[in-house]
Amino acid sequence: MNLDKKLIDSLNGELKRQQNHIELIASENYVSEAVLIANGSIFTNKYCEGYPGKRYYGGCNFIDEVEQLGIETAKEIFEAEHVNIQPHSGSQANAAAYKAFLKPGDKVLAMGLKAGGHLSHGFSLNSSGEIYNFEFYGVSDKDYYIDYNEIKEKALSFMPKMIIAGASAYSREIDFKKFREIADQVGAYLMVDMAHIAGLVAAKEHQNPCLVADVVTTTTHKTLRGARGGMILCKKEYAKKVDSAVFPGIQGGPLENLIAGKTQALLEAKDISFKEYAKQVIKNAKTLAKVLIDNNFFVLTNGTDNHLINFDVKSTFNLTGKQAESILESIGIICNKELLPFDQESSVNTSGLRVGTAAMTTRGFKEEEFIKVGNIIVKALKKSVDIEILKKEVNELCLKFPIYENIRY
Ligand code: DSN
Repeated sequence: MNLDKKLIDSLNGELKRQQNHIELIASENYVSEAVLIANGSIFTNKYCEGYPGKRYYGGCNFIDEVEQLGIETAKEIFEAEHVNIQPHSGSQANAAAYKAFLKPGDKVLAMGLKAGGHLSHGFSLNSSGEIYNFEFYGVSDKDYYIDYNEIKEKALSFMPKMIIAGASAYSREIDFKKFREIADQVGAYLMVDMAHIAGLVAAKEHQNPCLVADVVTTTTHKTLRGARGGMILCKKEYAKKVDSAVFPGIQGGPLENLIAGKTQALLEAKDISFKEYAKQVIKNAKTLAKVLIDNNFFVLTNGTDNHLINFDVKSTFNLTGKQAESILESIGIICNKELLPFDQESSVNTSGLRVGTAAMTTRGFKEEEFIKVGNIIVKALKKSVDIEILKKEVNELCLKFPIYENIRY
């Protein structure tokens, strides 16, 4: 049977959308065509509960080869003693890590959602917040950096069983060694969620949390540029409890087609071109931040060390994040509204925007293009130039850096 006509229309619509827009969502990327092939591959058909060599179904020899290759490659790249590549997502990876190390009601110290943390780090409406007893640290109200003294004080008074480092919207390098010291002082496990920065860690452009944390969780599709999904990396001594927490703890059959897509991406991350990409991601983010700052935008922490930038549109333009996001979308720039630390707006409206440079770096953008992107954002939010002119500028940039030219549906 052929692809359904309605599906073909949607696939072509999405293909064109991705080709014709400037993608600045900090958690998105353009995977290679090889990753797309693996994602949609024959492995889709296979059930294989269990782990390589220990499955609950027959016929798993090729599945085992791929999953083991993914595990070994991740171990090598991240210098990890043990890897579980089966979590279906970052949130699943986090849920499994909690289950491996904690009992319901145990105390956990994590970054608050507004400060830049993640829903699955104890938000009250997330199962993590319902099952465990979370307390939160934030960022400094002076410079918006993580305040390690605040974390230490909170840890000493709260005495958590686990401390979580890692964020969804924090633009500065995180000092995992400092987190380790604090965790050791209170006898807590250290968990790092490196989802956003995994690609930078893989390229050795960020401190590697696997060297100091008890357990590290990640997604595989952000800066790492692989199939959508999660992964857990840990010390050997925790291998058994982490594996049991993933399966049968919170998941049944793994999605081996996506594991093949993760494996392909991990192999790509070993190539020298990935290192160059990661370096360029950071250079591009610094360039974009500078353009915004030079134009009097209120950029949190006054810059960035990684792939993302958070900025306040409420104080600068009296726009909500939602309005600013929609203005940029109307000219072909895709990003997302973001709650800022100490935000007075609701999570539906927000005061900020978060932008990231990974996806457009994959398309080949360098500093020159990011200066243009920055200036387009400035003109759009200042409403100083006609929207049609800005749309044309976005379109020209997209045409100059094509993507997925061989894909047809
Ligand atoms: N935290 C989301 C993001 O960074 O876009 C993903 O879960």
